[in-house]
Amino acid sequence: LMNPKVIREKVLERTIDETAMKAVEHCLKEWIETVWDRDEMQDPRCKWCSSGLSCSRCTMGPCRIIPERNRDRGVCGADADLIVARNLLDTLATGAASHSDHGREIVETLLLVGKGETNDYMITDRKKLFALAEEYNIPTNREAIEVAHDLALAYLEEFGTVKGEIELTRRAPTATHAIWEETGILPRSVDREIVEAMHRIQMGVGAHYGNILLHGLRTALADGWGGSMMATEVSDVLFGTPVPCESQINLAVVKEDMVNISLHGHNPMLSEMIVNAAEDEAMQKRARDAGAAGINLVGLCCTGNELLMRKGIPMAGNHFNQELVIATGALEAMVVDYQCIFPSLPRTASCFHTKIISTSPKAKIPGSYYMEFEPSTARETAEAIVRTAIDNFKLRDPEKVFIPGKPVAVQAGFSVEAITAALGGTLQPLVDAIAAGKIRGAVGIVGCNNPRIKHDYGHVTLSKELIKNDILCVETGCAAVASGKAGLLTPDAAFLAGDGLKSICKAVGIPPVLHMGSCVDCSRILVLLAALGNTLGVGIHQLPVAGAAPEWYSQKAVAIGSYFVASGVYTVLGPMPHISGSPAVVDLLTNGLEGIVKAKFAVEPDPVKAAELIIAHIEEKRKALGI
Ligand code: SF4
Ligand code: MSK
Repeated sequence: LMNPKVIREKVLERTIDETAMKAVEHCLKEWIETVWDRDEMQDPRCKWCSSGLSCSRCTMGPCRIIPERNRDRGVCGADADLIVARNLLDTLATGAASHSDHGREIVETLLLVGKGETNDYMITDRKKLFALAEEYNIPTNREAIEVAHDLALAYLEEFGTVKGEIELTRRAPTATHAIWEETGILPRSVDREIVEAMHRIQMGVGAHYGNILLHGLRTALADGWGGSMMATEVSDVLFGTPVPCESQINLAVVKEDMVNISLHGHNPMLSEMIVNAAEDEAMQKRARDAGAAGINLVGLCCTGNELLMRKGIPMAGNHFNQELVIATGALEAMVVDYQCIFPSLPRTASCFHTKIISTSPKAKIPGSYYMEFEPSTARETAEAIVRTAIDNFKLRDPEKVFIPGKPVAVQAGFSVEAITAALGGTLQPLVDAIAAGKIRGAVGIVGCNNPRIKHDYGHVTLSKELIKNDILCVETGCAAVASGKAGLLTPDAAFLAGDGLKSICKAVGIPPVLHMGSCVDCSRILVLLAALGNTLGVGIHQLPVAGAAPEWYSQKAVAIGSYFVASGVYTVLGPMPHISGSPAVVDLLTNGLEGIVKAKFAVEPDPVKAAELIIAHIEEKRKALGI
């Protein structure tokens, strides 16, 4: 048995999420392995990999740069700067590809709807469909289904367009768009930039670190203003544009007397269908016949965020809650699509009766039950999954059930449309509040969990520091979930804000931290920034705003951070990327980019210090605007 004192120390080191603390303690006592145990097992980390100085790009290598032994170049002659830059572009392009491939699947579903080839999906937000179509000069004086067909084709073309630029980049303020054109980073098409990134990192192509990293910015813009933006917009058309809704959050949303199904991953296409299937009276009866009080769906990570935003489905937690929710012993099934899913989940589930159900041909997981999802048979698959979970209820061992604590209330659903509506139909009141100094500025806090930072501590501390200083926080992904668990996503949390922000929150009835959705919904933050810039007649880089990813881990977060910076948003990262082996790369990203895109990165793992950097930046921008 592990010493109780050691258990206590580990719990306190690992998380600030109160239900997670109890669950971590439970896992340590029961010897259920979690991400933190594996993190400890990986120490000490390879110092060359940590600083980006190793390369295994070709079979002349692997190579390491070890200056103290005069190993300044790999076998091909690549120096430290080049190796670090190539590794970073590889990471960024992986993230951009992940978001954009997700986006493509959603757009393809819209095309199925447009062709009349599916009965399972439909147009939910007709008004938004028509507004999006108008951006592409698609006639709207006809049936929605015809408009959907043409919009889907126009969007699919953005993945490989030969027009020379992605149309959606035109949403940016003129001054921002001009910077992209002048610096040669205006993205030409989504796939093209990602493919070119892969080409540039082939041995013997990109040889200058700066040239490689500038292409990284172009690839990131293709994600933010392309792949991710299309994912968000079309998800709204198909499933509804989010409006403010109330729900609950943390591990305690799992219910002892119900069939519990968690929905984990990123793509809302299957999970929306599971919500419909679970509401079906025949399924509810099946659950009651199995001895349960009903079916309880709970979200995780960004699939969870999508469902929370649109349907008010309760959220079990963020990235580091994924194993802990299995450890409640009360989960009949965890349905996963792709991205951020620990490949070891079936191993965790093997301690319990929980079935991990994988659904994507792109993400088959050994040890999981595979039920392939296709849009054309979506409802059928969703029903089969719900039945599997219900039938698994009888195998639950009541002795193993451990559901910690009580859920916390949250308000989510703050799409740009919802924020605008809450302000009375225009963003002018927000601009006025910023100009009057009641709100000093706004910060997008995004990204993941990472064992290098105590679970949720980075997100929650930064959010609290900023709202205390009258800075509105808009959040997505696991950052938003962390704030939710800490009670920051309710209008009542306004008491934690400074007097100015508090007065606005009270007048409008909104929380000081706004949940704007999933990772691809960072594109909503771009749309909000563009609207603010256009309202004020300035570029995004002139706005008193910033970005932060206090606990990021993912390649996708590298793409997000990079499109924030390329769009003119000063962005502070918590964990250091693997670039410290090249002072030149570090200097370009944290200094030199200012002269190119008028924004830069900073790295600060301490969220209190990160808040100080952001506050200083916002005040500087205010001064430059003369407000
Ligand atoms: Fe080594 Fe160059 Fe090959 Fe990388 S690309 S493994 S540095 S030879
Ligand atoms: S789920 S990318 S851990 S935010 Fe989008 Fe969370 Fe980061 Fe995955």
